[in-house]
Amino acid sequence: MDIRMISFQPHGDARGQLVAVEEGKELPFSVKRVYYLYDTVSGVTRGYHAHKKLQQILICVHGSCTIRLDNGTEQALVRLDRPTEGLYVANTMWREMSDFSPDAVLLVLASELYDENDYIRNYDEFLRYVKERA
Ligand code: T46
Repeated sequence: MDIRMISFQPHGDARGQLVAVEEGKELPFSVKRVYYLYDTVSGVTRGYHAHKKLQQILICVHGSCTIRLDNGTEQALVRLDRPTEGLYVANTMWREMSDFSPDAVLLVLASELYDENDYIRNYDEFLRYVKERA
């Protein structure tokens, strides 16, 4: 399975670190929405859905978490634990987020505004959707 990680250049100096993420440089799409997950309860798994259109980049800017991706035929587990690394998640990809460290902050850059109609929340429906598109 083709897992696409995006590296961000840290601009560190004696004061600390800074990472900039710019459209047309590190990003493969225009960002229309930003959201972040924090204070995730220990042992919780979130997600359990796919998107028809939405593309996203997931960056664990603090702490760590694990992302499980499933394209309908293949699965992959990606551990995110660096603020300088983003996981590109294409559309039509089932995702589950788990193993959040207590201090984890998962920042998400999204290509679309929030739209509940873009979600596929049933796994069998997701598999049917993937088959129809093939
Ligand atoms: C995804 C993973 C990585 C909003 O009102 N606006 C938003 O932009 C988002 C993302 C969520 N919400 C509301 C909808 C729900 O009432 O926040 C609540 C929690 O959302 P959800 O249960 O979808 O959260 P996760 O963690 O399961 O999934 C989220 C994103 O929804 C999803 O697109 O890829 O993070």
